[in-house]
This record gives sequence, C-alpha cells and structure tokens, in this order.
Amino acid sequence: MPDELRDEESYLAARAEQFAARMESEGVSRKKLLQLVGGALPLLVGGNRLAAAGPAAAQTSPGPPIRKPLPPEWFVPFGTNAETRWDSLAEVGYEVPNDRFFVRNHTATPMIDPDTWRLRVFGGGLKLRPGSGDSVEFSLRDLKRLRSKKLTAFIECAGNGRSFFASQQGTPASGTQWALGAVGVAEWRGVPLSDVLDRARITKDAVDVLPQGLDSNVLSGGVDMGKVRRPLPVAKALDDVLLAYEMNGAPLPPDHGFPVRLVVPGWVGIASIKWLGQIEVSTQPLFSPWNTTSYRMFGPDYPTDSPPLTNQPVKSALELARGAVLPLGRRTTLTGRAWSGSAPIRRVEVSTDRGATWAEAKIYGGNRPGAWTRWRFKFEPSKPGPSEIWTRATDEDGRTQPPSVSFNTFGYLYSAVVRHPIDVH
Ligand SMILES: Nc1nc2c(c(=O)[nH]1)N[C@H]1C(S)=C(S)[C@@H](COP(=O)(O)O)O[C@H]1N2
Ligand SMILES: [Mo]
Repeated sequence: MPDELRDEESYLAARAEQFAARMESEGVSRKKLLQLVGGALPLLVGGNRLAAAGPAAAQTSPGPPIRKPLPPEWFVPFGTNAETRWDSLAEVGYEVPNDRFFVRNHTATPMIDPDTWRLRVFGGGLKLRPGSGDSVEFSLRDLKRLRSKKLTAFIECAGNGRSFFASQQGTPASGTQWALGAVGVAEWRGVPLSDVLDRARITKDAVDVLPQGLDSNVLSGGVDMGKVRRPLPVAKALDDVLLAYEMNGAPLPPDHGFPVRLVVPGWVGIASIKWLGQIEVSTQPLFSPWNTTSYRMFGPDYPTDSPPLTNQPVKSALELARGAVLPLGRRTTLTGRAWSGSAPIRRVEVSTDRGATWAEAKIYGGNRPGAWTRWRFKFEPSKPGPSEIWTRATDEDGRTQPPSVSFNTFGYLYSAVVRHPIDVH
C-alpha cells in the first residue's frame, strides 16, 4: 500500500478514536454516538473501531487500494486507480468484463460484509411513519426482494482523456493522467432508486438526494473532506438511476462497489457512488466537495459559478494500442467504440491524414443512450513511418467532437478529437 494511504488510515483512526474517547468521558457510549451522529459526522465513520460498531461495517483494514488483479496487458495502473487498455477491448463484446473494467477509487476498496450491510435513507424530504424512527433501512435481502431491473450503461470518469490537455493542447490539467480508458459499459442489475425512495416515502418537497459511500474519508491537502458523496437532483434520482447489486450477471465485485452502488446513466462517474451506505433526502439544495470545489468547470473560459457536471459529452476511441504498428500496403480493419452521455451515436468518422479528409466508419451492434456503440473501418496504410488516426463521433442530438476544447483546471470532459499515433511498416 502507498505510504499516503497508510498515513491516511492511521490519521483517521486516531482522530476517530480521540473523538470517541472524549465523548465517552462525557457519558456517551460508542453505540449511542454512532446513532446520534449517523452519517452527519463523516470523520467518525472513517475510524476503524467506530466503523466496526456500526450496522454496516466497512473494513478499511490493510489491503491494496484495488483488490482485483491488474495484469499489465489489461490495465495501466495509477495508484488507487487503474485504466483499462483500449487494445484489450478489441477481443471483447459489447460489455467490458468485470475483470477488465477500470477502477477509480478516491481512497481504497473497502471490504463490506453483505449480511450486516444496511442502506439507511433519512432526511427532511421523507414522510416517515410515526414511531418508525428517523430513517428507513434496507438490507441487501430487502433490496433483492424488490422488482429488479437491468440497465446497460457506461461508467466514465469525468477526467477520462485528461492527459490530452497536456499532450494535444500543451496545457496540463491536474489529476490522474488518463488516456481514454477510464470508461466501461456493463449490464447492471438492481432496483430503481425511485422505487426505494418511494418506499422510504419521499415527499413532493424533496429537491436533492445525497448518496454516500462507505469507503474511508478522503483527505485532500490535509483537509478531511469526509466520505465520498455527491448530491443528485431529485429529477434525475427518480428518472433512471439504479441501485445496482449485479454487474454483468455477477455480484458487484469489491472494487466496483460491493454490495450496492449507484449507476447514474450518462452522468460523470462520480455520481455513481460505490459501496453505498446511506442516502439523505432533503427539501433544501445539498452540497459536498464533489459538487462545489470539484467536478465543476474552473478556468479562464468558464464563469466562476459554472454548474456541477452532469452528462458526459461525446467521445470515440480506437481499440488499438497507442503507437501500434500497422502493416504497410495491407488492409486492416480498425475497430473502436463511441459514446455520449445524452443520446445514441449517429455517426463515427475516421481520418487517416491528420484531419484533411474524413470517411465514415460502419456502426454495428447496440447503440443506446448512456452506453456506447461499436464501429469498424477498413484502412490500407500506403505510406511507411509514423502517422496518426483521428476519430470523431457525432450523437443524435448533433453533438460532435471539436478539434480542441477550452482548458479547465481539473481536466474534465475532454471531448476533442484524439490523435492516435500509429507506425506503418
Ligand atoms: N464511494 C465511492 N464512490 C465512487 C468513487 C469513490 O472513490 N468512492 N469514485 C467515483 C468515481 S470518480 C468514478 S469515475 C466511479 C468509478 O467507478 P468504477 O471504479 O466502478 O469504474 O466511481 C465513483 N464512485
Ligand atoms: Mo471519476
């Protein structure tokens, strides 16, 4: 485990211990303390011993930040994150298999006991039955008893493609230097969030919900940001959001949110909270670092009050290693995928002469909004040496990939045409 992480854990554990000890000296038992603060004092729940006293114990004990194997032919590792290599998708079908799916962890994958796990729904936007306490709890069995739904959707990090701000536009953006592999499509199965909120008796006055993960608190520059959580407007929450407990027909793997995660179709990945522990339902707008100081556009070309990010823009990628060697004078079939957070894909174009001319690729297979479509393109390289392949997708709403995009500090939503280097000989 990297030292930063170990430090983070011991720091959190120490802080939580200190706090619990102080409260105990004031006559508040640990159990009572946890009931009192619930999720409102996120610092506490990050501490190992306190968390263990809670109903949904998340073991943040020593372990690698990512649990699944990360073979180099499938992944590019980035500390607590791992990018899927696009060339490894050439061999696979519409969905990305769970063992190849990219991972984006703010801290580390927690190991959660599904038998003691509970989803706690609470807040002023619920009309709780008299005498039933201040929240509604669902066990995994409760959720599995509800009508389940399948949803094929991508999860894509807002920062997917960030490295191209540096390599194509000369303005490096801070954050994980992903190429295009921080995206994957899976078939999710679970319960519509709207059904769960209905059962929790959400009221017409509710405006925001705040799903929160059970992973360790996030420390940023020495500041404790609490648990990963990001408000979601009720309109989206009641529309097409899924509480997923299955991914491609298997229980969610630990790295992807076991036992239950949110899947928020079309939106930036941060909305799809993993290791879901609680959801606050509020009649007031809610805020967290993930919709205020990050996951919004900052930079010279953006207003200071630009809104929290929602839908992903349109993108395309080749199922080919960067710098791949293509045989001279021999016909090759280039394959790839294209996606948009808002609409199906209308067209994919390919340029093999650095944008001078474009030709249309053949789209095949599924093509749904919030997922992707696959495409192929026949190409016979006729000039030896280094070259580039450019791809450009357009969605049914007419959104397309521009030659460049305005810089933003955190390098979100890089949707410009990506220049894919090849070598012909
Ligand atoms: N609890 C929790 N949820 C989370 C995160 C996290 O660190 N903790 N990362 C988010 C981000 S930034 C992304 S891009 C997606 C990644 O999902 P994946 O790891 O299953 O690919 O999960 C989101 N949900
Ligand atoms: Mo992300």
